[in-house]
Amino acid sequence: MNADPNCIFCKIVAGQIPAKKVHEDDHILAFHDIQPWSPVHILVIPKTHIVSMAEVGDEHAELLGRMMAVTPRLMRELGVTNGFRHVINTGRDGMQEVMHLHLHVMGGPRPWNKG
Ligand code: DGP
Repeated sequence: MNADPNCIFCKIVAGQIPAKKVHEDDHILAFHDIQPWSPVHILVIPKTHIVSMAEVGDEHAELLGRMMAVTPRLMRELGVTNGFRHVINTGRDGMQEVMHLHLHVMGGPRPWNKG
């Protein structure tokens, strides 16, 4: 498991920064976004430090699949019944601010703040 000591999401994985977790297993963590764009807005991250989608290759296919596959159950558990949206920002021009790969999952009644 890679970790970057300066990475805010690695600190959340390590329990050094609190987060409202909604799922955790050996490979991934999901928690509420601190600046939600929508009524329900969670982030799903790999526990290992991967900077962005630009670093992803075939060897990450199972991990990326896990990140996607957990989201319908989490949205149901969070009361989202009318659809949801996945977003991954990659790199500066891709509007990525936190340099640890993360999948945004947004749901709840519109209008939303952003996006
Ligand atoms: P992006 O632009 O794709 O890199 O989005 C980063 C998201 O991470 C943004 O919606 C706010 C969220 N975020 C940043 N810092 C923290 C934090 O410390 N805790 C939580 N829960 N979310 C954070």
